[in-house]
Amino acid sequence: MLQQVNGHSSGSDAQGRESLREDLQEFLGGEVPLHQLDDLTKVNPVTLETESAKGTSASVLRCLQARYTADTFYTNAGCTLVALNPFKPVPQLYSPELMREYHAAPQPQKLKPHIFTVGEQTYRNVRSLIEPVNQSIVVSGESGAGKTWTSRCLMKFYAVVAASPTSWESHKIAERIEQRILNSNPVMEAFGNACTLRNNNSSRFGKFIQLQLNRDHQMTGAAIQTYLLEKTRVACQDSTERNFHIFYQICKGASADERLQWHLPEGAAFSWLPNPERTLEEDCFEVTREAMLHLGIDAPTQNNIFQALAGLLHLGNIRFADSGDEAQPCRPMDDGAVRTSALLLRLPEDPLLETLRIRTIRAGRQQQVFRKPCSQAECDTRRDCLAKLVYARLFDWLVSVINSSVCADPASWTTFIGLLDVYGFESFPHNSLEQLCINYANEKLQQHFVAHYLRAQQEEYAVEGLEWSFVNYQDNQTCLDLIEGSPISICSLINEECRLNRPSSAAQLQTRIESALAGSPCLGHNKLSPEPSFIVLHYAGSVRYHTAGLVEKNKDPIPPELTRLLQQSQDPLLKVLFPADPEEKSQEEPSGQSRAPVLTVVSKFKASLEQLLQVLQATTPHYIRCIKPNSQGRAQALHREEVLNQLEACGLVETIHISAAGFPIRVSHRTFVERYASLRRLHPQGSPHAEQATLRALLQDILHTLPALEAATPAAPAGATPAPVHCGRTKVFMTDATLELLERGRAQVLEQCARCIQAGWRRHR
Ligand code: AD9
Ligand code: MG
Repeated sequence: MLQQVNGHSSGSDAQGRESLREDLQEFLGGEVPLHQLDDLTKVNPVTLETESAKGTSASVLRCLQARYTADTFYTNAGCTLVALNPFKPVPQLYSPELMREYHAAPQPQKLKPHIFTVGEQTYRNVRSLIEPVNQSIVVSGESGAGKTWTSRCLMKFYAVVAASPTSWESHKIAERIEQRILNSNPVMEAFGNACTLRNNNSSRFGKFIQLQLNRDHQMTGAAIQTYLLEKTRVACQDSTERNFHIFYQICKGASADERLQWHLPEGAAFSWLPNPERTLEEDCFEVTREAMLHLGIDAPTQNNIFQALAGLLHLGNIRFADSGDEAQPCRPMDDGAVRTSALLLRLPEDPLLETLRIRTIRAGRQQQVFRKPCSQAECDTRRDCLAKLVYARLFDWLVSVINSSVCADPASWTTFIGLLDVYGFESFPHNSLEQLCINYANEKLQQHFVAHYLRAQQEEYAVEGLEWSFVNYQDNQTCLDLIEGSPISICSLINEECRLNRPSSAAQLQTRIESALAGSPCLGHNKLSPEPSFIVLHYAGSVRYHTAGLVEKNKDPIPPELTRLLQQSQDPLLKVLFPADPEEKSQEEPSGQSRAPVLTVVSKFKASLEQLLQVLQATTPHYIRCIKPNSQGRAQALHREEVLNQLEACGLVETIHISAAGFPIRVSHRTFVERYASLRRLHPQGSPHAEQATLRALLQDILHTLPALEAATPAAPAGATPAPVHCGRTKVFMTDATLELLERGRAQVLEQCARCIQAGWRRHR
């Protein structure tokens, strides 16, 4: 096909252009308007085509750019859909009418590439009679590329095409379950999203939502799993960024009465509320409240939540001054802040102050309690820790409340479609444990992708005796070994430091990592750097991680006094978040004597990631790669360099190449024959005695009907290549198009049979 592109590169005669158009259409999987073709051929015809043939990033970039210029934001790239962020409203692209059009189309993949094509294909797979299997859609891309937007649109798509006819009556609000599931978005985003340098509505947590379908393939519920909320943001924000949206919502949207109740006078300054003057569309308190109500969180509970959040804002205003005497605790600089936060969190004021300023240590055989005044920095850390603890528990509680409101009874659903919206690969000037976890997750997902589409395909071809020209692809197992492998890896070394609980400097950790893992080709060469760090060569690029504070972050120590303090709260919500539990010893015990296994941030993250991958591996995955055309969030501006980096970071070109050569549908010989045996009626010259024919002979007979089927297809262009299909040792391999052809033929035959039977009946009568 790509040679033909070369042949018509002059682009002058209409016929040649038409043909080039078809080729590109096939390459991109969608409509290319003629005026764009002019752009494409003008760019640099020879390079374009030779590069297309090789499938390099540059040619893909050029195609994407031409499409973007013509407001075409979605492009097929093999088994992946590339989604360019329009950075402007395009309402006609997401209308319910368009959703229905994709849903009703006999062949949605013949329509323009769209997230609805992926949505519909996924939905059809789940309904497939051959081998119905759970599906997942993995949406990836860097911050601000459009992952959350895309997931939200897909949820809306299923709310339209897989709507259930019944309404739910619980929580005193009768409504459709789809609506309730959609309502989870504004709530989760209010509490889990924030304005960052890269995205005004950046998700600060990962999310996997399982849309549960009943036997009739209607949405009956959902289950949400979240990953690694960036809880540090509650107490620590970059001066150019913001705290979670909900804090601004309450400060801007509270009524006069609520302001009094929550001690939030107009114009009050909070140190944990940077950039309050910026108004974003996400600052809509009413939307959050309304959605919470629909999820069964009633007004008094909401009031309780917002009051506690106001309490955290006041907590952030507590400042300490050194007493100048090590034996004396620090002084709070503003008693008002202590009083108000204690009031709003319904904590006793003196114990609050005491807990923030004095460390209690249990030591010795008798576990004697020693009290040690904290330094000013330690007081600040304890204050921040208290806020993070409350916020993280509140977030988890909200997720569980949402789940209990939207989750269907296990007996009522049979299959699911999973939507994964996780943070993309990150590389900043300063990277710490958060980036290590995020990039580790991306490595895992990339491996899943590679395993699914590349390695599995190639290996299966080899097993089945099919010829395959092997494409070079980057296997990231070596990098994963470096990060998580056993016995020694970056994670194990950081965890070891936590377990040994010994004082170790950032420089020591760097040396330990570099010497123990020197053999790994994915550990970068760490040239002289002013700060202790190590470099990991990720599939998406190299990242320098700073070792200062890494171990402490991994430990995420929670002084037990803080938990005990919160257990004393008279606030109904805090009582739920921090139930008094004498058994609760846990990982939070910081005593120097304690040698209990520590559940570190990395270990917890690793466990949840493994669980996620297990779920994904049991589904048929679909991939949407979101691309950010420019980092300023401007419409109609595509920065080639930035897009190229993203294309390379996600291994997109390899994906195109391998998918073009691949056969994603595989069915066992027996299933194939059982399902399509009826097609042999279209080709009666086949094996004369079906009963005696071998499975293989029957199979060949069915395959022989394909040209006839194709000829009968109105859309088939004259002289089109035969439908791609290969017969392996035990399986038949085909493309989506071949499957459709077979399915259409089968439907025809069945219809004919039904007509014959009816005619027979009429004759008998
Ligand atoms: V992050 O990793 O959570 O920081 P995302 O989720 O990838 O990031 P998001 O979906 O939040 O990015 O998109 C960023 C912004 O781009 C949105 O707030 C919209 O303003 C804009 N956007 C994204 N997709 C579309 C779209 N299809 N149409 C219009 C869009 N605007
Ligand atoms: Mg997001």
